[in-house]
Amino acid sequence: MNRTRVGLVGMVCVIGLSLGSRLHAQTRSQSSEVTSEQRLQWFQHDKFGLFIHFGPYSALAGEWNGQRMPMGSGAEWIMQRFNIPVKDYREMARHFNPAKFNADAWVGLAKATGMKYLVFTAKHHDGFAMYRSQVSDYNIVDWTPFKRDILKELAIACRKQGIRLCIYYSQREDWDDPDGYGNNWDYDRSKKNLDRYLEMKSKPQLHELLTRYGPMGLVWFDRGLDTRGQAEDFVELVRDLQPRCLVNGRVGSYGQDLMGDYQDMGDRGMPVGGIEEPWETPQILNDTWGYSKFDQEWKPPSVVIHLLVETVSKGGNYLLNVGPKGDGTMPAPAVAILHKVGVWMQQNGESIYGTTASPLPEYTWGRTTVKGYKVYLHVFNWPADNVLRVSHLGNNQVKAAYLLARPAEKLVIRHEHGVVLLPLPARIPDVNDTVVVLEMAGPLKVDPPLVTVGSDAPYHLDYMNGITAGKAVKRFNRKGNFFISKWTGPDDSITWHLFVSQTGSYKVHIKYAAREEWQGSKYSLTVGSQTLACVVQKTGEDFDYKTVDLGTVSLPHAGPVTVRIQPAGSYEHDLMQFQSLDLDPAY
Ligand code: H79
Repeated sequence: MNRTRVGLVGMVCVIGLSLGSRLHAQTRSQSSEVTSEQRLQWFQHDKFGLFIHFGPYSALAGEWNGQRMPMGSGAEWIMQRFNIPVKDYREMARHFNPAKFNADAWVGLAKATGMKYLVFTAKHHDGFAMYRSQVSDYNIVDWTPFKRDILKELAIACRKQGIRLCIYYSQREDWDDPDGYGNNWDYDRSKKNLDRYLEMKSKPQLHELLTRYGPMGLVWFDRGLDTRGQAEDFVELVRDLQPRCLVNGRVGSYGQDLMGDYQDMGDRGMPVGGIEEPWETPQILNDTWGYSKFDQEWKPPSVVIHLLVETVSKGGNYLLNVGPKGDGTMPAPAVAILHKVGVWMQQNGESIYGTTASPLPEYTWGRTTVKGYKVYLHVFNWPADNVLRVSHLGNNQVKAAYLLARPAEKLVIRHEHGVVLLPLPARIPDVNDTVVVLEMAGPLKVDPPLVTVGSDAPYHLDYMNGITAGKAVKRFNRKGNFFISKWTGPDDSITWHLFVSQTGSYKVHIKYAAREEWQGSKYSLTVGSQTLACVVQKTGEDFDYKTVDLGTVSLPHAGPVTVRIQPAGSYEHDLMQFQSLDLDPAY
């Protein structure tokens, strides 16, 4: 087989160093000067990015020897789906010639859509590098008649147009390399040596990518690594080379606690809400990441705008993918849709950029975003009687209300049974999403949820109805689901407000995961005036949740009662990965 891998002497040095001194990373690397919070500033402000999946698979467009990729499966997976032999895929890639590629057109599309960052597949699972690589000649410059460095041209266009360049790099999966993960049709699984792959190809290519193309906004890893140590090496490599560059959570394995600067939902995943860490959802404009000529399931602009607003209302970033065609051009329907989204962003970008998660609930008419003293009401469904009803505003004082597009025309504000009523124009100003601005007298304060149940139902307390304090945060992981962790001392806690309708005894069960080394840590459970002293038991690895019996408490009075869990000592580690607390009637 025709393969070239050039071990870089300097590179080996960097890796040797990082392997040897992982524990001293904080003192040694420049990264100690830049905090995760600082790195995240642009990301949390910008909210909206363009994901581009482009590689030799784009030219196959979802078809191999007359066989079609089934709908709903990413066309970039075609090599794996049909077990295409490496030599045949390589031969196909020999002819990859996206002659109409124009970096300014791609970057211009992102810009016109109101997107602020662009994530480009420098190498996807097929192992083909979309830039000039000295690590392997299996790359766009050395392997194809095209011979141009796409990433370099994108970097120049991004700098010119003010879009932040980012790379996607599949760090473990590589169907071309005998040691890479995933190709078990050409290569013997038992002979694979993943560490050799990481040292010989994955890290050296990452080194090239982070030293030759100027500042990168983030590295978007995918699928994770096998061990925590491997993932830590990758994080550290990025930190060493570009301390300001973000690392997404998929650097580490799905089954382990989160790593990197922010977390990605599962592909196309949308959380119910509540996440208290920076996060992003990777979404697609049709039904595939890499281009497929069979896929015409384009989302209309209204759906794109609603998904963007939904994501931003929950505090997340929306990374929207388009797969360019094999000739290097963007599919025409994608361009038309994104331009419409861009028109909306031109008028309403203020309600997206720099906003934070909204404490208000989801409404039948739409969603809300918040920035300073302003609340943006995104009206997706125009009320039939032209009156917008905004509940849950409590004692917050609304000083003025107006359409974002017409700030001079103030709306009349009425109050009825604690609900704010806003008469709207009869003609819908924007069928995609009309934004109404509420100017508040101060920061929005919304009452925490009250957990109420019927006469004999158990109370299920979890991240959705709990209130975190201190370092305790609500998080998401693909294996671990929604959970609360990062709490290490008595200032960190989770509180629930219950409304008791049935007095009596309740059995208490807690569900959590704890590593062996967390065993024996003490915490307290307070239910009204009773406090139970509890001890963490080991459950297994990260996210090996188990349910533990904590005994019985009594709820002697009907009405409100507070339930709280907090660490009873200060620890160098997480108390536990908390999932839920159940109070079951014991009668
Ligand atoms: O790059 C895109 C995907 O190719 C990548 N992540 C996004 C951003 C991805 N890697 N792994 N996965 C997604 C999950 C794997 C799903 C699979 Fe399948 C199920 C692989 C084989 C069965 C999807 C469905 C692909 C082929 C059929």
